[in-house]
Formats: sequence, C-alpha cells, structure tokens
Amino acid sequence: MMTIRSTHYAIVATLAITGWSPMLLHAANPSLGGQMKHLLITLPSDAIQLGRDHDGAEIMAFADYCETYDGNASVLDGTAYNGQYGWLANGFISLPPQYDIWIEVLDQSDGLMTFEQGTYQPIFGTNGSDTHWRWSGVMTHNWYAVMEPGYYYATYRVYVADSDGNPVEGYVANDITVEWEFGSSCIAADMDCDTAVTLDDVSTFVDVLLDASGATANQRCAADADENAIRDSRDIAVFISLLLG
Ligand SMILES: [Ca+2]
Ligand SMILES: [Ca+2]
Repeated sequence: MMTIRSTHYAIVATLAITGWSPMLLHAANPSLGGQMKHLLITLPSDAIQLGRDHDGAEIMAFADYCETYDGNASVLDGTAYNGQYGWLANGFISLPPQYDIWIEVLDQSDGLMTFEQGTYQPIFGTNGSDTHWRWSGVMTHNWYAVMEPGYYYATYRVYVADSDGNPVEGYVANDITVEWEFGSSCIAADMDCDTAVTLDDVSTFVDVLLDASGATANQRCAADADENAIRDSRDIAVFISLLLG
C-alpha cells in the first residue's frame, strides 16, 4: 500500500514541475445552454401576472464550456453559466408611459452572478450592483453564472415602478423563483477539458484541491471527483480510480 502511494506522489511532483495548460477554445458568443425557457409577464389591469412556457419543476444546468468570449462577454470566461431563462411579454401590458416594469431580486443563492443580456453589465446585486433592474419590455435572456458546483436559486419580484425603480401605489407585484444546478455538466476529474482523464490532469487536480482560488468553474467542478459538491480528500481516491480507468 505504501509503495502505491509513493508512486502517485512521485507522479504528482513531476507534473507539478512541468505545469499544465487547459484546453481553452475561443467562441464569439456564449451558448444559452439549451432551449429557451420564458418567464412570462402580463399586466391586464393593475396586477402583474406571471407564467412560464415550461414546467416550473425543471432546473437549468450551468456549464463551463472551457471557452473564451469576445468583448464584454468575456465576463463569462472561466464561469459555469446558463442563459435559458428569459423575461418575455405574454399579452396585454397596460402601463402609463411614465412607468416601467422593474424586477427586484428578493433572495438568491450565495455565489450566483447575473449579467445583463447584450451589455454583460452585472445586475441583481452582482459585484455590488443594484438589486433592482428595469425590464425593457422585450425578450431578455440575462446570463446567470457561478463558480462552484451545487444547487442555486433566485426569487424575483416583478412590479410596476417609476423611473427610479420605486414601486407605484395601486399596482400589485408578483414573485417567481427559478433554479439551476452545476455539477452534471462537467466530466469528473477531467481538469483540462479535453474530455479524457489522463496524467495531464493530475497536477491541476492537486492544485485545485489545495487552493481553488484562480481555478475555473470547470476545474472546481472536475476536482469534485465524487460529485458531492464538496472538494476534500475523499475526491483523491475517486480521482485515482478514474485516472486508472
Ligand atoms: Ca483531461
Ligand atoms: Ca467531493
């Protein structure tokens, strides 16, 4: 048993010196991650009505495609993200011209980041941004992104507001919760995103297990080799078993 362990440590030490390079592909635009899932907004009289064009029990999957993106979309580089959820008008919206429909994030998982469609500006509290966001009235698929494996949710309030985002009396708001998970989209123990688990993955695995700061979302996910959303010594045995095939 000691001999086997020594062999593995020797391999780790050698690869740590030679270094590694992840397989990062360039893509012009991020991927939504699947079929569009709309959060439908109507305002037939004085109460916001919300609906969905999908099963509300569905949970969207975050994925890190190991890609880099052009321009402002580069905020998604190294993250696991999803853009399937979109705000969409679904019929009559009766609104005086001085008012708009705004959306406030009431509650959300730690680590959930949101970037506005088109501008890629942080919204909904991301990086200290306003927790209130003005919906333009057209279909908008904001980008949701995370770094760590796990389950995520966000609860939003949709309401009628003045130009500063303050609620207007006489209108009834409505709330909706959406959910994601990050874990199943990454390949356990494939640290460099080449879809295989080889000796090239060993040094990064050890680095990320010791200190994940600076690691990509894919690396954080892949290092959780036993897929329990915790990186610890138990992942080492699983990593080695996947490496040995
Ligand atoms: Ca690999
Ligand atoms: Ca684990």
